[in-house]
Amino acid sequence: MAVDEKAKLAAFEERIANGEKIEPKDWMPERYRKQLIRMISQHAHSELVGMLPEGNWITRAPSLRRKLTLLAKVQDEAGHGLYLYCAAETLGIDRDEMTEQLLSGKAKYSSIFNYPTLTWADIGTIGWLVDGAAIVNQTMLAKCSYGPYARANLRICKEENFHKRQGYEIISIMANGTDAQRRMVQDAVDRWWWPSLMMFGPPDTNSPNTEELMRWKVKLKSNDDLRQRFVNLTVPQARAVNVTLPDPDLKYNEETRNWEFGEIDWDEFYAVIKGHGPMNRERLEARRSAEERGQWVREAARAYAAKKQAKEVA
Ligand code: FAQ
Repeated sequence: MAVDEKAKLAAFEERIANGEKIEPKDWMPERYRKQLIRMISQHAHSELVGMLPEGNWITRAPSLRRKLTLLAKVQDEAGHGLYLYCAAETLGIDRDEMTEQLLSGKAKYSSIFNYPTLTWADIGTIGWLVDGAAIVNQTMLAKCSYGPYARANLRICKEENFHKRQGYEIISIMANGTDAQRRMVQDAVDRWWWPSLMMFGPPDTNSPNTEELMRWKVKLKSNDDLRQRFVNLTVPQARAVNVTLPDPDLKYNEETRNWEFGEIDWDEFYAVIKGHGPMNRERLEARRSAEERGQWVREAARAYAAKKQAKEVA
């Protein structure tokens, strides 16, 4: 590395160590830029793909109030995708390229959205567990070293809190409802619990990006630490509504003050992120089709902008 580069890197790392935010026009190592583009674009794709499992239930919500709430939640996820694509664009990539990377399979999106939503209880469970896990992860990212990503996460977390509450409300009402509703809730939690734990990523011992991202304060906590925090927060919530988490090994450790949990099926996790989950094909197909069907809208918007600009110049 040239002497000049070394000095820039040292100054950059010192700013991070001092808790300063890095902004788009500041000097940054190429690796920092690449890592952030990877992470932010995958996060943005997750928000958009994440609209699909819940969108599937908008027409079948059990009441007008539930329909409005779900509609608002799904729209919020689209908004989160937009904040995040904009944050990634500040690093010098454009949205078309990110979309191309998603559709070609080069960029990932969260494993959790490759599972189907079979009953209305799944919608409550996603709000409670999936948004709950996202909040634990993103509250930390809201303090990360890259300004635009930190600020996007701050806004996202505020909205995710509302999502989590509406989900937990659905679960608590159904868990106190008829036998059939209670069975429906338990079945949904049985299916979503382990995939929710997988959202935090592979174990620290097998997480190639964590060390570098923590050094640059993009990640402030490791995958395992956040997963443990989520379990600690969620066990009492499950107990409060008499729902059983599907893990016979869950037990409280008085010394560490953690809820210890059983072995996660990492083979399943890796199969899902390689494209072999129950819904991977449908999810990408839906995004591909949306991209094609939206083509005329993008063309019309571009033509309108060009015409407007030509008029202004004239
Ligand atoms: N799914 O070295 P690490 C939401 C990949 S938003 C798929 O540990 P890293 C809101 C990882 O990319 C949910 N792939 O990686 C909502 C890497 O592959 P690569 C999304 C995963 O980056 C709620 C490889 O494994 N949130 O839910 C997953 O240090 C309800 C090695 O892993 C974010 O994206 C996974 N679960 O840590 C919407 C938050 N885990 O890229 C609708 C931002 C790992 O080298 C409804 N991202 N991989 O090919 C992060 O916090 C981090 O990127 C992690 C992974 C923690 C996901």
